[in-house]
Amino acid sequence: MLITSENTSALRQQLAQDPHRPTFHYLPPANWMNDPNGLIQWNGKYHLFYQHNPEVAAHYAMHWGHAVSEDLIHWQDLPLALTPTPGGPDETGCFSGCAVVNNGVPTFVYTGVRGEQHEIQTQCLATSRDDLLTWKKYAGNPVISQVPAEAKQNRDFRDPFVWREGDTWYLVLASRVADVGGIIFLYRSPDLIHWEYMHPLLSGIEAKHGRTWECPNFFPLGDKWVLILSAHIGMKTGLVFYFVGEYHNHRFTPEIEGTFDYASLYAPLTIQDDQGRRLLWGWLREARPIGQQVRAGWSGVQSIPRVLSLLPDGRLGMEPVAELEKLRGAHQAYQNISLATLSSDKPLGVNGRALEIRAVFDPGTTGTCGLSVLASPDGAEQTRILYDAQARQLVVERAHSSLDPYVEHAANSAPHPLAPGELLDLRILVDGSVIEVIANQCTSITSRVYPTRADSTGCNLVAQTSDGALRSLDMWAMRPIW
Ligand code: DQQ
Repeated sequence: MLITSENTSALRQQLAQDPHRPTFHYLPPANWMNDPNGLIQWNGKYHLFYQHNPEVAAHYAMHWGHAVSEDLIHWQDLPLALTPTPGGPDETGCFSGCAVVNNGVPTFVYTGVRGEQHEIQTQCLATSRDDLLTWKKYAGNPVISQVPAEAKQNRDFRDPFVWREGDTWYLVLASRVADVGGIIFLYRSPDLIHWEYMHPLLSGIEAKHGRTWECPNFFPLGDKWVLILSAHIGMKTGLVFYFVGEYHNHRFTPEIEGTFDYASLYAPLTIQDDQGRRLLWGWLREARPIGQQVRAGWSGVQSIPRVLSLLPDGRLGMEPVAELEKLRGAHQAYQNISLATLSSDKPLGVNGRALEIRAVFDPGTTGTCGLSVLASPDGAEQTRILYDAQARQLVVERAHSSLDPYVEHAANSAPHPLAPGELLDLRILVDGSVIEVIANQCTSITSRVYPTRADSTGCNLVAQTSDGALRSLDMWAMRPIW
């Protein structure tokens, strides 16, 4: 059903009956959402724009949805910010982009697409003069339309990310070199209107970093610069990679690279807020067939914003914003449980579909330890979050997440080597069909699961180990945000 200002809260209430629908993550009142766009803190408030189809839960005719928050946790829905203009450079979609303030004027820099297959991709501007409520497209759009020759293709060319150095604006765009792999192009401009192509900031090869790159972010963090990009693996949205390195004379030299998330988090966008924090939102893709998404009437969730940092070893660190703690309700804590004596799963005291869990394990040297969530009492449905001490791997096991055979059941796993004696520190957010797992601030697995049973709400300590131990575990029931 089409979302209007009159039916927003009725739609939210109606869909709130769906147990797969998150209750403390942001998602629109109904229908489709994907990438976060145009993040900006304006007059102290956080504005989240997002790729949105307001008519149906499918990726088609992309608009920009809009929500505002004072605390990064509670959101108010606002009217659509961008709608495709018939006959314009964005006639079949307003694709992803960012927001900057240019001489005091909030300005979107985004990709307009034309053609049935979005095959003509150009870069456009829109400005707001009423506190971000309505947006006027620049009459001279597009401001960048020529794909640099080295791409050897002219279809994939999108998702501008803009920053300022001195008096000059800089912009990165994601693209692909035909038959080679992804590429990020660097531009500069005195006024956001006239852009000069400079050179590639980074390029990749398909076997290592995917076929097409999308949604670049490039920003300073500590004494380094970080490039985050999203990569198509084959023809599908795939993984998010990051590169940390040096940036001098407008050339980037990566020194360390990593995978930002090993499952559903895609197309993230970052901003620096008034407190100086680098915040990241990511689209949490669904892991069920599109027909089910359309029937559910909603698709796509935003991650809880994460604060980025540089870890002592140079890798990218992340943790959910501290503001999330205000949603914590009923609490249970455990300490120092030897897991060698655990003969069966140990039920934990706080159950439900909306939980925050912080668990610190000494994983020992062999076997596995972790938790099950969204578990039915007989274990027929459950999702296990396990660390394998020997394989040094973190796994979200989905084989039994759902009795529905049509949703994804493959495990999501990530290498997670710990130094000798280092503890496993897990941050877990469970919310309907979302499970966000961050281990030791650096390994992220954001999974989607769809339990079918009303009693799949249990949470257990699970282990098969001769020398592992639970050091501490805190769990909270999380209050809904609507
Ligand atoms: N989604 C947008 C594109 C972007 C892709 C279109 C990534 O701009 O490249 O909805 O999910």
